Amino acid sequence: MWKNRRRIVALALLIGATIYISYRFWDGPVDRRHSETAGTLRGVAGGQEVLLSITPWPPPAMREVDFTVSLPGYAGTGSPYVDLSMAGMEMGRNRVDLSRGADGRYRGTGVFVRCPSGMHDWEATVTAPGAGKAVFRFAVAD
Ligand SMILES: [Cu+2]
Repeated sequence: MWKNRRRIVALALLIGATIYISYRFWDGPVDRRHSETAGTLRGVAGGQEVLLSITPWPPPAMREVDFTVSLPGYAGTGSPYVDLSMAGMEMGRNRVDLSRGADGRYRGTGVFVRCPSGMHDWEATVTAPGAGKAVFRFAVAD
């Protein structure tokens, strides 16, 4: 009886860990092949929905990349901006300033520098003034 219960608990932990890991490293509904089409990532800053599109996708290092941010129903006055960083690594300030287009989307260009460590895992933090921050994690192509 007890042995069985322990087995069930172990199985539940294993399933939980698998779900957690898949969720943590999920890049959003994106195509993994390199393309000139945008990868659109969805996140939330405070209660604000944040859509971040990066073109090309996946973004190459050391090349100009287009960033488009959509904030449906955004009530804030300030333009959002994107900070590019790597988890647990000091890569220097790398901010992408965005400006509002006629269609209400915010656009800007930025460059992912090549990491000396050879890692490709980057974070894009979108700050929507008055709402909060949304962090997106993804891999930069070589
Ligand atoms: Cu790095």
